[in-house]
Amino acid sequence: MPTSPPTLRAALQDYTPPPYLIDSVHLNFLLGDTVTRVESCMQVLPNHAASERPPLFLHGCEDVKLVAVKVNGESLPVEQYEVESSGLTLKTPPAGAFELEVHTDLHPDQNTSLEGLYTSGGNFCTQCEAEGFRGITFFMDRPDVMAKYTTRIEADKAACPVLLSNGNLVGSGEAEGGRHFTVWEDPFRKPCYLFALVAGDLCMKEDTFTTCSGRSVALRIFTRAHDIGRVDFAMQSLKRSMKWDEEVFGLEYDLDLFNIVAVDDFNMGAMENKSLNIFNSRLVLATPDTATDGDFGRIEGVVGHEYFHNWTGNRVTCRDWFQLTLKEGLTVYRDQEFSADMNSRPVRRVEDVCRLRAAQFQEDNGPMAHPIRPESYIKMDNFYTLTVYEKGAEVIRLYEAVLGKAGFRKGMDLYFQRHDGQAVTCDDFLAAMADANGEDLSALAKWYSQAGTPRLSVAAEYSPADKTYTLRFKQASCGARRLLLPPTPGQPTKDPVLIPVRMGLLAPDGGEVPLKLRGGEMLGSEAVLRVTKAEQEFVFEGVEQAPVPSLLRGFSAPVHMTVEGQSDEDLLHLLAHDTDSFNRWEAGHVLAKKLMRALYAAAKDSNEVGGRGLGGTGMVCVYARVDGAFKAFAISLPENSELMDKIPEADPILLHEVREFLTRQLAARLRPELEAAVAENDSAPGEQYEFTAAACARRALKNKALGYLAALGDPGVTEQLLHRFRGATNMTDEINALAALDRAGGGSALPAALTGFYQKWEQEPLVLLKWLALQAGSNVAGNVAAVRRLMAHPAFHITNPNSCYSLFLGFARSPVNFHAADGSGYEFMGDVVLQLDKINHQVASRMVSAFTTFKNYDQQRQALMRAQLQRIMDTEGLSDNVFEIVSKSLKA
Ligand code: B3K
Ligand code: ZN
Repeated sequence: MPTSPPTLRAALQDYTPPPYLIDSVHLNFLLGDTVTRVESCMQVLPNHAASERPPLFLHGCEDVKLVAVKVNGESLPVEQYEVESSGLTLKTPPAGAFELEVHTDLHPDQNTSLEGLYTSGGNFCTQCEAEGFRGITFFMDRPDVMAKYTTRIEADKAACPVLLSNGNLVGSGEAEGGRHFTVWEDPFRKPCYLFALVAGDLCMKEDTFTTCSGRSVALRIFTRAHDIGRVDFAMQSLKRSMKWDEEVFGLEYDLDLFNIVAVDDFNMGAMENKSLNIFNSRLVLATPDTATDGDFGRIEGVVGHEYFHNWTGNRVTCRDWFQLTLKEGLTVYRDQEFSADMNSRPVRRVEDVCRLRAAQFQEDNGPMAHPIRPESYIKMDNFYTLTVYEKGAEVIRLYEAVLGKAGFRKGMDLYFQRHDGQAVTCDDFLAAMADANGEDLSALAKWYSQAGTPRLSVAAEYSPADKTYTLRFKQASCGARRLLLPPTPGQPTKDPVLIPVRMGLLAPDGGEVPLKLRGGEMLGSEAVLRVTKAEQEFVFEGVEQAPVPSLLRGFSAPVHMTVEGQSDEDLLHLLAHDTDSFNRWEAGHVLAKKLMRALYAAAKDSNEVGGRGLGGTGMVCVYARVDGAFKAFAISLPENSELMDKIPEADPILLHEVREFLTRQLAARLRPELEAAVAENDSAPGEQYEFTAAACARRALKNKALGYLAALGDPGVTEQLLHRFRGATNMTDEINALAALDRAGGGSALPAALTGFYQKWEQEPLVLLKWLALQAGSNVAGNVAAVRRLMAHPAFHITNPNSCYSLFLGFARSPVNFHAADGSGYEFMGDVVLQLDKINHQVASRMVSAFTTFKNYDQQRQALMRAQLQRIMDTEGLSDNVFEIVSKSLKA
């Protein structure tokens, strides 16, 4: 259903309250094989002065066919309304409150956009956020219109034995022609984006949760019959989330029923519809034989995330879509804290920060850069970004760093007390935090309006004469003082922001230096410095010897920090002695980044990777000095996207070769340690799989070590990997062994192993996603042909978003093939975008994002990537989604 761009651009500054409100809505869905009739009856209230009677505009879309309009029970004469593909206008609505009835027809079976009402595997389901409800019926599709919903669903009893919607089941019965119905009533007002309907042939697993006030809540997870045995972990995660929210935030669930439905065709991860969460099946279904540790972790986090939205998003929602981070940043923060409490807190923090720096920082540096509260958009779906979500969560963390945990909780309590049942703004959140703590937090406001990653540089000076230690902070871009932050599209200049720097000082013997700021009180061994100015200094007194500073502990603000004059010895000192586990890991990570950048620079100069014999001595030390859960991270090399920040016009293939070289070097130098790590962390024969922090850390280290050993290309190692692959008792070990075989070149064993894997898992589409991704991401040159062939494989379905993400995004992750010098990888992705845009705009725009980083690469590649963007831009009938990303990229 492509439309011709450009369409309307929405802007934050244009916000006006709705001229009408919808107090309640009664929906009647008559689900059919091909046509579905939706009868909507709304009680409309004026939200304007009595003397005015502005037109009433209800959003719609071209796939919704208007069948009837009635006002107060009477059919509306055609001259009193106007229907366009964008919506329905009532030219002169009655004065005062009135009843508006709208009947529409839809074709859910033909809806491949997976928004609004659609079918997946023959079952009906909905996705309304952000603006999908207008694909179901004409409505004021904006989050500040909050109504009470009653929903009647009628369908064929045999095809759709299960009929679900939001709220409580208040009625059910038989209907004519082998049909039946249910009626659902949601007592809480909600915006239409939280509406949900599911109908189909589903199995259910049930449990109960008793809330802190003693109410019993029925918890139900629905899947297709084949999958119902795989929901236990999701159910346990749900129960843990409910308990955690009571304990940590005092938030209790508010209905007697909570449903989760797993569907295979879903554009994103999951959706928090009131009491009827709909999930991508890959985030619900897990057993140790089919899901990896990573999958289990994601399921726990996302089940928590969607549940936590019940308060942060549903009970208190967003006034408009520019405020999306109000619910998403806050809910990501909550799910991160939940996962940290359930697993290893330090490991979780490292993982979250790695993702932020590898991907969000890149977004902040590209053509789509936007503040966490964007100022305008063409298609809201393009703004469900790492910036709004992950950076948004880091901004929530800033409040916590400034106010402390207790102050943060006070702010949350006031936020709910003031705004329960309302649609509010990020400013309202900031005000609640400030008022609850009697603090002026206006310095945090800039984080909502400025795009880009602030750069913070720190210079230190020790004065032995007066035993003072001075830290001088500058919010500046790589020494260019005129720029506090590099410019981003539409924001050429920036102001300083409040950067809370959690820090400590380490004495030469490794002990902690007691902190006392000049003229201030003793602070203990850790402090949070509030850096608010472009240049600011802090002087510590009574420092006996020159210390090593440990700054930005726990990554207390999402900035690029440079510590001037920081030596490898300083980093090794931090690695050995820092009390902050994040900064211990960070020291090793900074060493690895320095090493990789130096190797890259040398290779660029000499045309020979590793030619000057730069080895991995620093990394070897890091490995020796880090223990426990961090050992697997200690030998993980930084992502290319993180390195490229300081490599202008990077050659991605050379960078890949540097990574390969360093991997081989490390594998050779650490071989005995790596073999010991495998032996010490191997599972005992017959050992049961457990998803615990300790067990995951052991598997992570073992598999990381095997990956390194594979790089040696030693036939003995390949033999061992094959043996491990065949004997694996859980998916974590099985897929890692297969990936390591691929890394090892695999020899003749790899094709047979891949075929064996396919045959074993032929009936499990979620497992086959891993199989697709592994082959798509191969760095064997010329793999693009194999990926094109995979598009015709029965394991791949172009209408299924998961399939596309595995195959195409998997491919885009291969430096060798996506960035092939002949442009064949770019051309393939260009083809994919154009093909997908005819099927599913949201999925197509995810794919086109692979091109947005083109400025990071060498001139030749920039030209090739740009040419694909231009080719897409020149195509007739592009969706708004793809148009927005391509046009912004080409303008950059
Ligand atoms: N709120 C949904 C995301 C909706 C995306 C719409 N394109 C899932 C979540 O963040 O919980
Ligand atoms: Zn969310």
